[in-house]
Amino acid sequence: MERYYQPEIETMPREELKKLQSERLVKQVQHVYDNVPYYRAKMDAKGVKPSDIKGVEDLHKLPFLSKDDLREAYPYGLLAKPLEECVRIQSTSGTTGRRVVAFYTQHDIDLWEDCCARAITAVGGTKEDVCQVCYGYGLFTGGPGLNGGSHKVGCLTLPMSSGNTDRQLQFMTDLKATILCCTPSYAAYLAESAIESGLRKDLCLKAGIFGAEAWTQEMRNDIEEKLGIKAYDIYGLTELSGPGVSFECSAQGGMHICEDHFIAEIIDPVTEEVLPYGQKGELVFTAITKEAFPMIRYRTRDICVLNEEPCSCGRTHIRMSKPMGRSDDMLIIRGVNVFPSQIETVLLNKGMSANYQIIVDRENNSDTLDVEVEMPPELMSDSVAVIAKKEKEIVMALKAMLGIMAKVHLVAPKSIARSEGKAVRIIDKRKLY
Ligand code: DLL
Repeated sequence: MERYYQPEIETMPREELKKLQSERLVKQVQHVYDNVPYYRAKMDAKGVKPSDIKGVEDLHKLPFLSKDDLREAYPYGLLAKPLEECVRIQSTSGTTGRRVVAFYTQHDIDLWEDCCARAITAVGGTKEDVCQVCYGYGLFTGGPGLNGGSHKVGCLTLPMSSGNTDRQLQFMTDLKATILCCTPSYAAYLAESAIESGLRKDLCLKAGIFGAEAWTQEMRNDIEEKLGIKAYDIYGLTELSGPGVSFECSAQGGMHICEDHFIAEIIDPVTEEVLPYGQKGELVFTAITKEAFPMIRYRTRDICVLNEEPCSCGRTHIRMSKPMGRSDDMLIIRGVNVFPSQIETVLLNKGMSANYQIIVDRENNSDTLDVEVEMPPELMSDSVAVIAKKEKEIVMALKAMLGIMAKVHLVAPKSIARSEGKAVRIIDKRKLY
């Protein structure tokens, strides 16, 4: 039987949910207009007043917020509550540009942890479970968010943070962890290490909650098989609180968005036109309950599709697809749009590991694409000719998928640096931006 953490909200009839969203949106817009001069100026410039927003149907009238706005307003420019009412900051991993710092009141943290508790309950978590959290703790939202959700569900929580794989496996087996929370790339590495160390047979895991980076269906199958679990996706971003903005249920067919807290829209990233459900575009969120750092029409840059079909789990909140790329990290190679997830799909379909790197460079004004991937250990003992044949096979499969030629290099197992957080998979040496 499907379990819910907040059944009355998670299964609320859509008409009622829409009414709730409208009421919250109207209040939120007034709150932001009154307390955030930066956003008030944007509304004034667009000629929109809070009184113009009467419900969800008026959302499109409001101006967008982007990461550039967050950088410009850094650190306090988008704060909507006095600092003395804030109790926490979290921050993005910030590999490019200036970090984003998000602020939370105690109420904000409470609602965020509720969303994570919904996600844990949706994978079957109860107070009988032992939940091992190996997302990073600290500024990154992964550890603190799932930790808080796990407490709310009443699981015995193992606040491991990331890294120290031997210790992770020791706690996982000694304390009989049943739910694993980490990035999918770290889950794949933990699975590999458990098999190698002979500890796989001692694991009691039943479910994994993996997110924070893109992963494919092939990678899901691989992790599920190696760990003997069900692997569920979870999505979120620091600007909106962290993990738990959306999460998968038993149906594993898209992530339910916590629509009582976040209104989702899909837009064309170039024209900014709002697209109907079912069309692929950039995901935009409006946070309608956040007090300290309320994002209105925040452009996530994540490309995905929204699905309002009813779900077999009984939740009424709409589902989003896995992000299919980012409107800003899609690679354009020799004029062709390439999503790294397409390359991953080919590699895993060809029996390679999920440890790979995509290196894009430019020689004589022409783009080069090199894919380095770790071969499975059994291939290592094969002759150079056999390995070369495999490389050629992958080159052809990539050509069929992407329409362009890539150079493929099979490298020894464990030769690509491992990450304890998000894997570094794309190295774009062209520096086009
Ligand atoms: O990654 C929050 C998080 C922590 C989500 C733990 C899930 C689990 P940021 O560091 O701000 O926050 O990065 C947000 O990561 O815009 C997406 O591009 C990407 N992302 C997050 N979840 C997924 C996912 C956290 N399930 C950015 N699939 C987002 C694909 C994801 N990409």
